[in-house]
Amino acid sequence: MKTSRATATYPVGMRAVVIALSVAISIQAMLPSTATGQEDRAARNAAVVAVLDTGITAHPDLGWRIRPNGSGRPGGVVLPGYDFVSNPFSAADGDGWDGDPSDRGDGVRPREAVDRADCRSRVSSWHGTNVAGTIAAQQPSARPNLGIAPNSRIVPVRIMGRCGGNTADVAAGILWAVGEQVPDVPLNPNPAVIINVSLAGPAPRCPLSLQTAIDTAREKGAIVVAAAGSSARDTVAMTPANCTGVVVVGAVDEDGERAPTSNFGDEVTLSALGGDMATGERNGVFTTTNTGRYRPRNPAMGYYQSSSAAAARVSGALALLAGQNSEATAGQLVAQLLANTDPFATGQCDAGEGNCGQGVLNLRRLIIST
Ligand SMILES: [Ca+2]
Ligand SMILES: [Ca+2]
Repeated sequence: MKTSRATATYPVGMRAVVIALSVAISIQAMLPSTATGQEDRAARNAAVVAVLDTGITAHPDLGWRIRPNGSGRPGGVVLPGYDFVSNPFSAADGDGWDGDPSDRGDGVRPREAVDRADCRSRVSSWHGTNVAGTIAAQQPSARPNLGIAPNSRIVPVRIMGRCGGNTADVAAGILWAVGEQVPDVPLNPNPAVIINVSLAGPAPRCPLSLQTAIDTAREKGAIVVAAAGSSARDTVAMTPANCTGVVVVGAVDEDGERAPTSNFGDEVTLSALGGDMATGERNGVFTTTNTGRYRPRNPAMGYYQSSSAAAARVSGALALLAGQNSEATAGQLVAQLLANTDPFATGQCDAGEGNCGQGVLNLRRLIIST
């Protein structure tokens, strides 16, 4: 089994770069599909979650498919999305923005990295497929609770690719996700109530375009969930964690202590289990992924870890709550989320080193309570 992790950082400028946090590790053979009847199940009260990430790959437990001509097709729990990766190299699909959010791989071959100061060679993460699986994957017979909110629906919004992404694309993606008109882009027919942004990049303050998009999302009643980041740094200088009005999620290990790589700081709202594969790959979070090294190949199951996984858990929990009560306001849902946290054993996540929010998500209790 191959184990690797990518937490490279990129310079922040006019088009500040943000990065995905961790790669899928230890791919397993694909389990049998049990996708029958997904389409009819739970159309009622399905909470829509926008996953702003690397896009989505074909997977029977999610429903996204690839047509013979190579384009993506929604299905199962995955609704139509959009691809906001403006840089053609980053996008690896031959152009800039387009209507197909299929993940073409964020892996960079060694020869491609030679002349690039902005990124290093790495294999593809399939990060968007990992996150979508944690929130909504179907797999009723093999693993009943693989996706936390299997009745929710995913809108894949692609904003990350090879060598990362930029905040202008992320801001456009957030606006589109909540149903705002973005120039030259068709309206999102399924506005999201939860926006999962499992990424973080260094920035001394929240870029204005990003804050404006987040403010608009909140005005429309959506909840923006962001990862604290996985570079063991203070969130005061990580974005979108340092934006106002965001639910920021840190990662803890099985013992409820801050995962060594998780960022920390006063911006963190709460922590959730993010897995700790240093103590064994099976201590990661099991989810949907792909076997491709650089380009997508076959659907698979695998483990990942980090505050990305922790944020996905929180988005899944919020989707579950939203699905139970479609009348609840964003504030009520977040209050309900925070009511299902346990305090850190020592009062803080790592005994005074840093702040990891008001407690650790108790997912089991939250699920029982819904
Ligand atoms: Ca494109
Ligand atoms: Ca595309």
